[in-house]
Amino acid sequence: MTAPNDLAAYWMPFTANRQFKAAPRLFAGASGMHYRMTDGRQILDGTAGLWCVNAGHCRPEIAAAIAAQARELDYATAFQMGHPAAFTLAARLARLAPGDLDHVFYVNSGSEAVETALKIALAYHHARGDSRRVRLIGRERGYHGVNFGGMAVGGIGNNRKQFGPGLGAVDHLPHTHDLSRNAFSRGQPDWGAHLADDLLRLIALHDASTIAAVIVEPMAGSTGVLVPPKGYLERLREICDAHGILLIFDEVITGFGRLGASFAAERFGVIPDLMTAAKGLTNAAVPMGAVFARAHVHDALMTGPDAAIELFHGYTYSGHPLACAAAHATLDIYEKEDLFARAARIEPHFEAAVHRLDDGKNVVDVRNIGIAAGIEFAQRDGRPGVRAYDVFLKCLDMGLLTRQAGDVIALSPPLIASEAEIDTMAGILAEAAATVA
Ligand code: PXG
Repeated sequence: MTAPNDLAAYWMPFTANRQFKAAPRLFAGASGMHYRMTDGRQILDGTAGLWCVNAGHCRPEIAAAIAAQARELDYATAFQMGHPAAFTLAARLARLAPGDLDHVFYVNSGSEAVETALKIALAYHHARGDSRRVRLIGRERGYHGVNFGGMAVGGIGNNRKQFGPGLGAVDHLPHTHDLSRNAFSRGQPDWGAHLADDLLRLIALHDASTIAAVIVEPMAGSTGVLVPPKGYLERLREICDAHGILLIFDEVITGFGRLGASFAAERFGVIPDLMTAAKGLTNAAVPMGAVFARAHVHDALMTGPDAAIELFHGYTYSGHPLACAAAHATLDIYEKEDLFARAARIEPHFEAAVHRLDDGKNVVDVRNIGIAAGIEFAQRDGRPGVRAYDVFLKCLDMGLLTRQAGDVIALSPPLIASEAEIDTMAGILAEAAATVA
């Protein structure tokens, strides 16, 4: 494919549009661990697309399943009608999810999954006659997508400041990252579990009777791989249980093997009441997200007359046949190649490789868990993100796609990455860092 010569019409998301269009970077194709740029260059994918292509690019089995489905049943309305693959997929996902996260509500993105989980939490309390519980608690540096609910519980200033007051009844826990305490940790840091106790402060302030749910990413991805301190998630679970508050894990990034287990909930042995997923669910081949609900949450809403709609919520494309086909084919690959276990097996190699950057130029932190790492750089002249952006560009020049998040370069390759490819990524990153002022 050749590059287009008019870039004006496309308003790009989360992009410096004018800077990009002055020096565009366009993908033309992809296969396995690599992208191909429009100029023909092969780029090693250090980010699994955007944390989503967990089984590698353009898997023929997924492409074939999508094509076959498009010929057989292109679309089926999901309201008061259904199609078999939506049910078989939900049953399969329920078996995969830990604990009794046994009910699956389909959406089309991570943002929609978050909105849906927040609404289910409110509807759950409403159904139990506890409709004073409307407050939603997120966390600083949390990312829960870009819609109004997710933006409100999210903790990224830039994502909020242009868009007015949004939801009123929200508050935020502090994030768990402190360079003076947990820099250069491998896996879960020892310091920081006590930060979960801040939830008690918010309960004292607002009263538990007004709080519907707490939502956190078990590992915060977008703001630069913030790994939960040992005991932190367990403590959140305990406090929520003691106060009748639902716990929501946003597993849009951590789901489907990123942490060497089906979900972070499985890895950490902490089962939330609601869990969001997207991205790796279809290996990103077709947009799809899902919310998993535990039995008690689901069952609380299955009341009233049989003919009554229990949850006034859903999307035209909920459970889209093409997405269901892609998800089935993706799960087949995950199973056949035992990819989640493979991720767990290569985690020590990945950890050792990224920590070779510990004494890299301007590096102030390297942290990792599963197949995810954040390499944080000192700010240049107090200007956030500028140096890391230069490192990102330099890596791309050298044939590696990374993701820049503020002062952090995140690495999260597909789970099929070989040890040699992981070493190449760490090597390029170190060399790029060394050449950037
Ligand atoms: N929750 C989490 C935890 C996410 O990581 C979303 C919700 C929203 O998903 P959608 O599909 O609506 O984009 C995400 C998305 C980055 C980056 O740079 C990460 C995401 C999106 C864009 C950039 O790390 N994650």
